[in-house]
Amino acid sequence: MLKLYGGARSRASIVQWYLEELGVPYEFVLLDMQAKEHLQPEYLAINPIGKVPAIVDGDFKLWESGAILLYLAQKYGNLSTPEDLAVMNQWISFANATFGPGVFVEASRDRELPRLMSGLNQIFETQQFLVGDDFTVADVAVGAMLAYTLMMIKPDLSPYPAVLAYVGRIQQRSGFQKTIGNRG
Ligand SMILES: N[C@@H](CCC(=O)N[C@@H](CS)C(=O)NCC(=O)O)C(=O)O
Repeated sequence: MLKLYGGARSRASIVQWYLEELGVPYEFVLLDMQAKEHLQPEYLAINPIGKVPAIVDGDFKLWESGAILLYLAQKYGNLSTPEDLAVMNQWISFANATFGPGVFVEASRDRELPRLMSGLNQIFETQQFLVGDDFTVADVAVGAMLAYTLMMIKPDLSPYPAVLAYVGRIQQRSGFQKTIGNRG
């Protein structure tokens, strides 16, 4: 069975959420990060950088949450064309390389947050999810970042009602509630 390695409150929850959405059976291997289990040789053999999440699927090892999401989407989701794959890659890269640093790095937040939220708001004014009206891995990557933003930064998103409605749709999903929504 696929193994997902993560800490109690870590980005492993993003991957776990997608596994729940896909209905793929998995074992969550909870590392005690306070005790530095992620820096012990056993885990470094999976990810030599010592960061979580990582997965082991049969003989295949993979780390970096975005790479794992894309792998799972290709293997267990229904991406059929290079264009489908590229669009998912675009949103996953956006979540991790543009949205995350833009919002969670304090020095850039005031400048970046309005721009990020306005663009997303415009999208959600006309569609339910990022790539149309069906939920995809893009929503896991970006939806997780939006949910973390609300939990940790608590910005006033009232100027972006379509983003707030989208977050509401995300939060109703049982996979989200079992994982990121259960972080306390
Ligand atoms: N870009 C990486 C970030 C991984 C990351 O920073 N993970 C944190 C937990 S959320 C970690 O392992 N921290 C432990 C450490 O840095 O020692 C990803 O998305 O997988």
